[in-house]
Amino acid sequence: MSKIEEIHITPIAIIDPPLLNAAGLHAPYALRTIVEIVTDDRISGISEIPGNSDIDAALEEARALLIGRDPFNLNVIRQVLSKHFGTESAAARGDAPWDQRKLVHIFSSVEVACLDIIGKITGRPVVDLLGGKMRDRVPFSAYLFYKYEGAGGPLEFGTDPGATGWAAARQAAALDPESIVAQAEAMCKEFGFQSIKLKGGVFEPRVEVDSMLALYKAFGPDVPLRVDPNAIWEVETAIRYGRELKGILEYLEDPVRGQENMAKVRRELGIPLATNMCTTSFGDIPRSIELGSEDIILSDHHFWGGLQASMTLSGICQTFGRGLSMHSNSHLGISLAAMVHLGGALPGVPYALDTHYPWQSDEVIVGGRIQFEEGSVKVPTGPGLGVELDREALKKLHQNYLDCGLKKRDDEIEMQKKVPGWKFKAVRW
Ligand code: GKR
Ligand code: MG
Repeated sequence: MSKIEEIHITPIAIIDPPLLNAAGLHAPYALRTIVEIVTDDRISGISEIPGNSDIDAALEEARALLIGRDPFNLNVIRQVLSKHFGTESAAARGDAPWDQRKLVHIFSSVEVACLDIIGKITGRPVVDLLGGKMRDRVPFSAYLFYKYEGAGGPLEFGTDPGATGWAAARQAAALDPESIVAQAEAMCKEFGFQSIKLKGGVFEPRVEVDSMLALYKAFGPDVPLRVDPNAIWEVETAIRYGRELKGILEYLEDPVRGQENMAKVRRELGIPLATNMCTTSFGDIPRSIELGSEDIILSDHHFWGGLQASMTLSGICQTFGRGLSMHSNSHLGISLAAMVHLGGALPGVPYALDTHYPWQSDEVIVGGRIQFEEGSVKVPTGPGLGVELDREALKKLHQNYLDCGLKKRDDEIEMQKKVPGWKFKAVRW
């Protein structure tokens, strides 16, 4: 029987352009942590989670609890970790668009790396370990952002004049409806996406609703549209502007904060609502069902506690008539591969999944960037996740982490570099 012998935790920093959201601005580098678990018979499994020095420290603490354990016994692994770290409140998620909990991210990083190991030992892809493949390709959505001009990374707000196609479009400013349509055209041309999401919560709702109307005009009724103000609207604002969007949206993502407010807006508007902010853990489900706070839960294996937990969530969604789609943050190919295995195993995929991947240019896997065909990614067929760590790239990206000095994501501080004194408000309009 294989036993866990080594755990390597490597924080990395990847180039990220100056994208805007309700909480401020993306830093020139997004942080990720790469986890590698090695067994005593030298089988290695990998995973990727959002980078945060507190989560990295907790992972270091978890190492001693995991060494010597059977990577197949994920039930025991979960129990040991829960016992040590205790329960984590829903409030630990924080008010920002992204999830700041520790334990769920530890679970997911350990689980995905162990599933990679199990897949390699059994010679089966992770999708088979999640119950089996339901489709060969998993569709993703374009994910648009308002942004300042800039390439991110060492160029920060500067641009690379030699870039062409999407590489150039990714650096252009997008601060109004016309430039959002241009961004959508460039992204869809490059990746073949057939549905579009706009990250909102940046400008007053009038501008964002006009951006959606402009996208509808440019792409027509056959391209499903979504907008995500990250819970920064008041209930009245969501109802007023939501009415203008009725009929053109596939779903409205987190227009308002909290399950109660989401339920009010949902009753009033009759547009499908989705969330990655108000129903984000199993403990939130009973109240969500009682109130009717959303139609679609956006799973994210990184903060739902792993791929198996996301399959459990999918069963709960089926039982209670909820749809399931997927949320993402800035990420590389190990996360994308895990998302694709999950998307490949879900009983149904009625919605194209979110991904930030087009905004990234770095990679940490052998063979470089994963290819999209007509907006979809092929479910890897090799054993485990089907992707391997590029150790040279890992070294370089870890050096970026050491050089950039960032330790956790703080979009408010980044925004203050552009707009001195700018403050994040949980509800703004
Ligand atoms: O990367 O700025 C961003 C997004 O706002 C991200 O942090 C969110 O978690 O994509 C996310 C969302 O759908 O809320
Ligand atoms: Mg969202």
